[in-house]
Amino acid sequence: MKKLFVAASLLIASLSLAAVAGEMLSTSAADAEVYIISPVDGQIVPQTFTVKFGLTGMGVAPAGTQKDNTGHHHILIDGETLPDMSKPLPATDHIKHFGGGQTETELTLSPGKHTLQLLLGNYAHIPHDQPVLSQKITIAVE
Ligand SMILES: [Cu+2]
Repeated sequence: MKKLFVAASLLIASLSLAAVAGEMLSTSAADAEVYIISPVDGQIVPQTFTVKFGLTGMGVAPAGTQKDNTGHHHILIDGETLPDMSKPLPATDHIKHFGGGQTETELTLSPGKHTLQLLLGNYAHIPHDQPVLSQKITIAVE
């Protein structure tokens, strides 16, 4: 009897955990598109340059603000593989968050080739289902 109770409690605990995780996920608008306005693919840029973010079909909201059809920008710098789309995005040298709702940033990169890609995250920094991901561009830093 006691064993059954423990099993039932564990089941309830794991179900509520799943519910919490599920609540943190957001759905993207079907026509949502994120893109880099500038620089353009193949552009030669100085070491410090501005990146402008474009988004259509959805809106920008700061991190922590839960509102349907919104998210905040993340830039993937030299990201060779895509991050786990089911978890909050980490903050690393390769993933920068714009949780204030910024729509552009200034980057300083080392000379040579670099790739840039934008990924929208929801209020909890989790990519939407489906992820709203830009084309990856390659730039040459002088
Ligand atoms: Cu974020």
